[in-house]
Amino acid sequence: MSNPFLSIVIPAHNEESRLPPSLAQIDGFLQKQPYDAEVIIVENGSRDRTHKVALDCAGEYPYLRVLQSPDNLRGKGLAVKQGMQAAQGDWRFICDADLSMRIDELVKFLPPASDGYDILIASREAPGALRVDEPEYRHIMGRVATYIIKAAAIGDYEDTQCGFKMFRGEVADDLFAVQRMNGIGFDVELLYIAKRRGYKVMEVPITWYYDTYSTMRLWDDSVKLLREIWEIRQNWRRGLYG
Ligand SMILES: Nc1nc2c(ncn2[C@@H]2O[C@H](COP(=O)(O)OP(=O)(O)O)[C@@H](O)[C@H]2O)c(=O)[nH]1
Ligand SMILES: [Mg+2]
Repeated sequence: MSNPFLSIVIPAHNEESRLPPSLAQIDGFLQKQPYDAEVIIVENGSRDRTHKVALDCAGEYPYLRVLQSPDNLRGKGLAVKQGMQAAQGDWRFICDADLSMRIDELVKFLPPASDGYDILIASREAPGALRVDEPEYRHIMGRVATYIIKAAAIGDYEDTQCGFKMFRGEVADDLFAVQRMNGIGFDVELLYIAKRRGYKVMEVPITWYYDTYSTMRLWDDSVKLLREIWEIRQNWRRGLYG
């Protein structure tokens, strides 16, 4: 079989309840598209039945594969790397399991909208973006993270942390071969390397629906983000990104 046009990679951690409705919405969308697609769920570290639920869904949707990290180590960055390296699509999309961006907005990340770009990142801050039901304190936390990222790592974007990002296939092959951050810093790491490689990145404004359930821990993850940014800079200086 030839490569699919689109790969959707979903990192999943304790997602037994959000995964099935999200997969049903993705299926509804894909049924209406003229191209072939694959969906890859990468589960790790879950304490619930996410893996079993994902395997059951794979029985229902023939284009769905389920991967698990070795030793069931935790980490979104680890999961995304594994999924992106297994993916075969001409275009490869990272997609949070909660679908806090409606899946029909995916067309804004594909040709013809993506013509001339290598990476398209969903943005909750770009002109035209909309945030639905987000409490003010969460928005402020997000802005603080952005200022930290701008000051310490990469100044070009208003929102590097949104969980929806599209990569041209060859660009994904190049970037995920050197991506090292297992945790929350992986988005910053990818954009940091992409900038130094001269890839063209577009920020795509989306409508984002706040979901009260979150696998992220605001304080712990902010500290981790800072630590990982420091590591990214060290890695760059040591020439670890090729
Ligand atoms: N495989 C894997 N996925 C993770 C991990 N941490 C978060 N995720 C996934 O990353 C996505 C974003 O998490 P979410 O809780 O929606 O974060 P928020 O929207 O930033 O509050 C979801 O699909 C999670 O299941 C992890 O350690 N491993
Ligand atoms: Mg979310």
